[in-house]
Amino acid sequence: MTVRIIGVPTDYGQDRRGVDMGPSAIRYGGLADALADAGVDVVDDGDLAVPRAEERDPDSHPPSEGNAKFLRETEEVTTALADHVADAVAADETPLVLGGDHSVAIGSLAGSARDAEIGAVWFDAHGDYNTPTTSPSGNVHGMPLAAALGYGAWEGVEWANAPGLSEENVAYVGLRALDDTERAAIRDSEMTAYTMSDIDERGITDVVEAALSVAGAGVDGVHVSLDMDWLDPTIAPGVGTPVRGGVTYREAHHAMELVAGTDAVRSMEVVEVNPVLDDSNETASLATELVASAFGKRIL
Ligand code: B3U
Ligand code: MN
Ligand code: MN
Repeated sequence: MTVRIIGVPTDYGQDRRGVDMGPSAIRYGGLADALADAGVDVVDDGDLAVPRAEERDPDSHPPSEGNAKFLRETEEVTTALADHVADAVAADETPLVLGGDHSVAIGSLAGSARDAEIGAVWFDAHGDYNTPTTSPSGNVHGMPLAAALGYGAWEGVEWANAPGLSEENVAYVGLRALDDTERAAIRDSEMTAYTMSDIDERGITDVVEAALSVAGAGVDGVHVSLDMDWLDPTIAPGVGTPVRGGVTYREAHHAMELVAGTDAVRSMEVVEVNPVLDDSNETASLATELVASAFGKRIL
């Protein structure tokens, strides 16, 4: 297997500066060695060119309704990313996108689903299912799944929609922080949502196996989206919006080992690492370890 690394140093999608340094921090945290340990071949495309947020006006291109900051910039970056991801997949490689904030997922999903039906497993504390009209913050990192699925105000926004992805093949794992309108929208949708309570009750193995089978049912491949705030902040402090009560180190590794076991992974991203808020690059290093597990690294 060849993994193609694509860095996307954006922080357009949220308010706390620093997540744009994620790709550097993850590489510095030992990504190349971790992937070598996993036994995969690696090509590193470097980082996409992303203008600094400080050079841009977040409100210069507002959506037709509601609020979505840096929408034009997000469109530019995710459109370029979608092409890279689609090219990698077409070359039989597995794209590994390094965020950046979670808005980059719009590009990963659009690219991965360009010529295929795909599912997605969303490892996240948050639902990322807001729209410009429902978002409390206007931050696009809280919207990528709604954008890809064309939900609500995202309907017909072509650059953001991933037509090969359908709600029935989306599974959340580890939810614990939803906005009220977002909760209602997720309940109304055809997506499958496993919360932290489900993990408490059923255990990580059962939940992740169920999520993988939902995502993989009848599709060409699965996109794995790993938001580092999925983990408990005691082990992953370097994220913009930490939420108490996340998965443990062992649960996270085991989940990624189950991902590796499916052989269905078409594309993956790891997002929301913020080195400015981190403790000695601990969260970035953990991201590299989890990626290695997802690509097949084994203890024995
Ligand atoms: N749901 C909130 C908060 C949030 C979403 N994703 C993250 N935070 N990381 C929002 O702003 O949409
Ligand atoms: Mn997220
Ligand atoms: Mn999150």
